[in-house]
Amino acid sequence: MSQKNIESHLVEKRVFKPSKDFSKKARIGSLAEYKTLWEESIKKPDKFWAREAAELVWQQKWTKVLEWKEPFAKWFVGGKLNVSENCLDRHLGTPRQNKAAILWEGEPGEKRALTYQQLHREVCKFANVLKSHHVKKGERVIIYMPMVPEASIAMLACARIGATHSVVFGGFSAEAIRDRIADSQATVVITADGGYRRGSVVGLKKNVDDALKGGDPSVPRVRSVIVFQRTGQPVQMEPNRDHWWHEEMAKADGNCPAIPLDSEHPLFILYTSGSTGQPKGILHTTGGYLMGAYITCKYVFDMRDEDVYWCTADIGWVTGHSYMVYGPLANGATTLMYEGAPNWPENDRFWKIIEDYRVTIFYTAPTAIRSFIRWGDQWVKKHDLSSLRLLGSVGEPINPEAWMWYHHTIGGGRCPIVDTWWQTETGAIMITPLPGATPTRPGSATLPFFGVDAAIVDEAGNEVGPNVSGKLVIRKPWPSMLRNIHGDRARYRKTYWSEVKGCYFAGDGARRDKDGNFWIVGRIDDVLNVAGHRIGTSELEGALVSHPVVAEAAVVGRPDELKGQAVVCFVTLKQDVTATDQLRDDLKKHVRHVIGPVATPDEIRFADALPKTRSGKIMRRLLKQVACGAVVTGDTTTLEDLSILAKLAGKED
Ligand code: 7RM
Repeated sequence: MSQKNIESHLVEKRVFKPSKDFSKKARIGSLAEYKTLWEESIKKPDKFWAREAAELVWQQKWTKVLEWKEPFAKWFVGGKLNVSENCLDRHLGTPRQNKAAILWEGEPGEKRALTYQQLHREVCKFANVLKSHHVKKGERVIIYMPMVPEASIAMLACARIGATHSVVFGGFSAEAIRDRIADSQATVVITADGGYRRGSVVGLKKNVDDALKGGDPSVPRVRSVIVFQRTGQPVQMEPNRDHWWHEEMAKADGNCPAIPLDSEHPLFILYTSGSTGQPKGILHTTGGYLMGAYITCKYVFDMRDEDVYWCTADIGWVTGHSYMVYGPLANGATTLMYEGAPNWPENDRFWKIIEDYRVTIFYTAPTAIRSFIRWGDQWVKKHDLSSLRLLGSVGEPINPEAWMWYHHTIGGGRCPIVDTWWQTETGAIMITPLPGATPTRPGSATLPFFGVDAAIVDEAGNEVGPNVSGKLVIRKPWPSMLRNIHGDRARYRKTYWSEVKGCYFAGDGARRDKDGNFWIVGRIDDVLNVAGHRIGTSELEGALVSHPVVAEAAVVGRPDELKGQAVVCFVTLKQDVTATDQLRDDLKKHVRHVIGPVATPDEIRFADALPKTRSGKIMRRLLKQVACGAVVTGDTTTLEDLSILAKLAGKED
């Protein structure tokens, strides 16, 4: 295989410097300042992290910053602290105590605000409810909830008493819940009768019932199910096992001390799909994880007391954990939570929320941004978005077109965009601009965060030069890194620490430009090799999406006798555009023009929609199978809409 890289004609030249005004007010106000601190964080990590960790509340100070026995790390060794205390108690008795900790809006339109004082009381009460159900330190608790404040309350209550939570996304099936209960050996489930999504109710309790049915011997007996009443829909309550949240809370005391926990005490397990079918239970612990969530909110979002911060991620994903709950609350910020869909009742719901609450920081995903573009600017224009001061992107590479639209149409040209690269495994943001310091380039996550020693290496594990694609690795442990795959140290070592010697391997491919900016290409298995040339599927997708009629595109490889791999493109078109053979040819020409002849698509398939995980990632594994004409197999539990697959498979050229 030739190592020659396609020098993409997509190379993005535009650079956006932070405005003087933004830099003046930001914690890190220049690139030089960032560089000095980054150097310190790498060369003198003990000094750097000791200073930052001093901003957290410790019940007992650590004796050693890091103990590293590759691939197992312990951070802030000997320290004792409580995440719930750091998110709540520390703000009481300060001017923050009566500010909104959580602002919530339900999909049907209800509004709630919980001050830090109120949230603290709710968390203490629910921690006492857990205790009354005999939940002990270290025991696992499943949280399967809609996007309501009680989901955050349940997480913080677990943290308060040292129970390890495992949040299961509300869109997952009964089967997925059962697998996660079995793997985590959870004994208590917290759920709700249902939740609202796009105007209809989703039966969460029913799924829990199904998950616990059937007496599967691999499922340990779940002792208690606590049910929050959200929709009022009828549910079956199993005597002795099932209890209403509100009835339990009515009996609960409002005092509950936050117990001291070891820095390395397990805070949560979050399941994530790997390249193989079986989801992995990613384990995060107390001190290091909190440090990561806290410090990234402080510097990347430059969070302030006046901010109204909105992360649109669901609580069932790591982004919801770190950037809707733990990070913002540890910073004493106001975090907004919205229960429902962005297009309910109409396509402008998000913009209406930003206007209504005067949101200042908005963090969302490229897939959402591309939907907004498709729906049209008229929905945005109806609203005053002048409160916004900072925008964020996460989840996949953001194509320059979407970046520019986000910048102009949502940010009014005045808001820095932080394109944040990280993973469930990393716990917190790893590669990102700092909004007052880093010049941004549409499509680049730019530079490593403090303490992150990121590099691009080749097959042999050697660092490559500028503009050469390779594997993205992290060469040093960082505080919020995963500690293990729950119950499987061998798999942890094999998956993350054996691909490249001495390094954490992220599974992503990337390149760095001559200024050191990282350009994430996507998962390594999404990089095609066409006639000996490496082509990132995201490069091809970027090319397709840069055509005015294309809404969204996903590109996969199909085995090809001549070229090794052939390029198969799945394309959705903007509204009112008709799919024709002429258009198919035009798109092929367009890609050829943008990237080069070697990247000419072999096949273009028009589709009504692309198969996505519930967190919005295009499922290329499935598309590959569709492209090859194979029967789709493997884990499809995260698929948003199975009917899409059927349509794609039936759609031959
Ligand atoms: C936070 C999250 C992780 C994978 C990761 C990448 C992709 C995430 C970006 C990105 C390019 C980004 N956790 N990814 N953020 N790719 N630019 N800013 O998404 O565990 O669910 O997914 O997502 O491939 O490996 S995750």
